[in-house]
Amino acid sequence: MVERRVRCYIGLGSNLGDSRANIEAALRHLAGAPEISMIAVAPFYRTAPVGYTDQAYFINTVAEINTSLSPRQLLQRLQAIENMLGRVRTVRWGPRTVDLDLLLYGSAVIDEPDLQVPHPRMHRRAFVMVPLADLHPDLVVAGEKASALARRLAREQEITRYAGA
Ligand code: A4P
Ligand code: MG
Repeated sequence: MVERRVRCYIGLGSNLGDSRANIEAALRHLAGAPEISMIAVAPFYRTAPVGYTDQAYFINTVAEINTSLSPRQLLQRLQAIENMLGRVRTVRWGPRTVDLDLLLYGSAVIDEPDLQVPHPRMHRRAFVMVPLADLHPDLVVAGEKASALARRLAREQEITRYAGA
């Protein structure tokens, strides 16, 4: 039987500890899972915090994967990676060192209390759309091309290519 794999996009962000190392470790865990093949990783970006702004700048990127996991299994895998890396550096109940969001799962639309896909806030965030547009400028998100969304959001939200520590 041929195993069916679905193309997915994962958003990664960190603003605690060694953010670059945290994201690289999360990418290694993703790529190391037998049910996941890593297709591409976007460049890393340094981004101003969105939402709760009284916190440090983030490093963000987006990974493109193929997976045989269901959306819920994939979400559990992302949360397991968050927990694994979070435990290394943070105090109990402290902020997480890395956040992994399931942005897109093929063309699936899921609206459940603990899982919404496409990620409901992705099209409003430069830290998601800019790296996503690097990988796939023609991808349509919320009815608009990723490249157009990224250009507009990058004018409103601070985002620069990460140039090392
Ligand atoms: N959940 C539902 N749908 C999804 C999905 N598609 N992917 C649920 C991942 N999780 C999903 O997430 C809370 C709950 O969302 C989970 O239990 C899951 O069942 P969380 O990761 O525990 O908490 P969070 O990430 O702090 O909350 P939330 O609401 O997901 O926040 P966001 O939207 O992820 O934003 N600014 C910059 N510059 N860069 C950032 O990376 N990130 C955030 C977090 C805010 N500002 C930022 C950044
Ligand atoms: Mg999240």
